[in-house]
Amino acid sequence: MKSPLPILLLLGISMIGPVQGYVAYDSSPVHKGRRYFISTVREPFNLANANGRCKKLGGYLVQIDDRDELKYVVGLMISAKGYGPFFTGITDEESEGRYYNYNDKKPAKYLKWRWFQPDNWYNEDCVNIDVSIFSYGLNDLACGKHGRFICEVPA
Ligand SMILES: [Ca+2]
Ligand SMILES: [Ca+2]
Repeated sequence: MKSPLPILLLLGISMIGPVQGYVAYDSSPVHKGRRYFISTVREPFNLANANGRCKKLGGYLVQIDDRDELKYVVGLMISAKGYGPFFTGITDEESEGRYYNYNDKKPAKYLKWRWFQPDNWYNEDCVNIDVSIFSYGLNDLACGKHGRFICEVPA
């Protein structure tokens, strides 16, 4: 039987982790010079607010640059406790269909969409990472939806 110690340690770390207001984060090890923080509380998503919180951690809302980064972040999401959706910093709020990273306003580099996405269903301008048993990818989602967000912090 597996020891419960690692789980207890993880719980401990997330409880004493950095807290901004009432938001706590699960943090990752350093991966390719970056660390990722996933907010632990579901709340109405707001790009400016969430990016501001990431800035307080020394980073910005996650920017998915390539396949490896997406895969890594998906792994973190799967091990994170609780429900999503998990928002990224990718958005097309300025011009429909032109996706860029909120923090630096540069075009998103790697857009691996889920099937039939993006569909801009009732005007969706934010982007979450969607994970199911067999696949994962990006989905456009209404910006004000309840969810969590992922910060990327240079280590
Ligand atoms: Ca859109
Ligand atoms: Ca969608």
